[in-house]
Amino acid sequence: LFTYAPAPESPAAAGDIAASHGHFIGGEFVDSSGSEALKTVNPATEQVLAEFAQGTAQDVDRAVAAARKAFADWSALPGSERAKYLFRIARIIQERSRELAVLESIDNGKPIRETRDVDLPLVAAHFFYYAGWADKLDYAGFGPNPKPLGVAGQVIPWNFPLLMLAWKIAPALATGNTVVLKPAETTPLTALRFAEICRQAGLPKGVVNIVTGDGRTGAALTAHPDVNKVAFTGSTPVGRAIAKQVAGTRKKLSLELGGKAANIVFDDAPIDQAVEGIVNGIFFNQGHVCCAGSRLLVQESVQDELLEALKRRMGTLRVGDPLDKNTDIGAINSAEQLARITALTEAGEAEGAERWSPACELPGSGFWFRPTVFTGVSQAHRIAQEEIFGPVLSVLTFRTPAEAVEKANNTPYGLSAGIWTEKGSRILWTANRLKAGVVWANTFNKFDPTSPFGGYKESGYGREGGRHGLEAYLDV
Ligand code: TXE
Repeated sequence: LFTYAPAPESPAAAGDIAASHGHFIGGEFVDSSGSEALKTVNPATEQVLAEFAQGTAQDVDRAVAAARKAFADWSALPGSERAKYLFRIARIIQERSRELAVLESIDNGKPIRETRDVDLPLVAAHFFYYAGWADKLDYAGFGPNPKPLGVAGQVIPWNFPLLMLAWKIAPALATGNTVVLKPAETTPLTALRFAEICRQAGLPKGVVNIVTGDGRTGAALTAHPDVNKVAFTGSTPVGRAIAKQVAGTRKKLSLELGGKAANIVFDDAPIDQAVEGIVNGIFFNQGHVCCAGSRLLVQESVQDELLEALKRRMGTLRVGDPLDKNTDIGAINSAEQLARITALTEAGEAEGAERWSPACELPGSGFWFRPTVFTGVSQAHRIAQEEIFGPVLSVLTFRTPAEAVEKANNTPYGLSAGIWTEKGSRILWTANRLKAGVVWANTFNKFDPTSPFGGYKESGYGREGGRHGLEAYLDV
């Protein structure tokens, strides 16, 4: 009865991917001043998709100069005019969303169901949302005539390449700033396709510039003396290094770093609903999510029942071809990330936690990791403290709400958390005591452009999204 299986998307749906790419500077696709090229591979097949330029300090300089030149006219435009460009970009993203979704899935490894139904709709939504703000800044609690900062240098990671680009570029442009953005070195392709969209939308030259390359290019950008604002999403060590570098300058800085979120399940929670939330919390996007619910805190009295249901559900997850619409868990983004996940899970076993994965076949080539759960985890274990950034869940237990809060807060991070209970008063009591920028109740990984997102403690500072996201790009 249930044999219907939609055909996989074809990589050809992504359109022509040029064999090699330069940068996008001053509205033109240009060659790098250097000769070094990097390769981006499809993590599900290990096939090379394209070569792209390793941006030099000179390339960064050129891009910052283009952004500086464009700033005078762009910042002087009435907000209603800037809004027109942002609305146009949002509509083109919707029109080209199939192409962008396929390109994202083959460059990143994430399931097409997610790029199609989550990433791309949210990307368009961010541009629509901030387009709506561009002509309302004067009346929104920012005082009269808030001013843009100037040139924003933005460095983004590989886990949501186009969505992180939208989080960075949409509020920067709405507030009248110009941008130089560096995508991650394993996922440059959708940012370069976005550059085409800027041209298609007729965006004035130099308002958006894309320079590709690895951390060296990122460091050249964040260190550039003519950048006024640095926005970074990535690892905590790199965020810390950028904070030190920026400390000696007048640049403004926002950082969105790692996390180790607790998903707290109380004994009165509807178990089936909680299981779906736990699965979504840690296996969505292969667990490559800064706010992933990577620690399950379950009340002792329901532990057995919950774990049994969770393992049953994990057994139904399909790991494989990201372009197959039935796939739940796609490929790990890179060999390096796979090695990090492997090393941390080995540490978990060595420290005495018990490891379990459902039996499932993995494809022969590419980077893959089975959905994994660790029980018998203690708070001192590395898998309870460090961000794994993969499909790996660590389970701890608690007896009282106070103990749940104490354990939830016991990591260096503070990005997000989840609460599962039927009691509204318990949600409020717990949420008020959690040191986390986002707390979900009876849901998880729910994003909306109207909501500010960001961390406490080592998860960073500054907020992206919502009205608060505008503050990062304004002198008020
Ligand atoms: O991060 P990096 P990586 C975490 C996650 C993951 C770990 C390592 O735990 O396992 O970090 O991932 C650029 N100056 N997160 O190595 O190096 C780099 O080119 C300026 C959590 O990918 O921080 C890329 O564009 N930029 C996270 C971006 O920084 C530099 C998302 C992120 O890379 C730089 C990603 C430098 N010195 C990883 N060095 C989240 N918060 O969502 C590198 N970059």
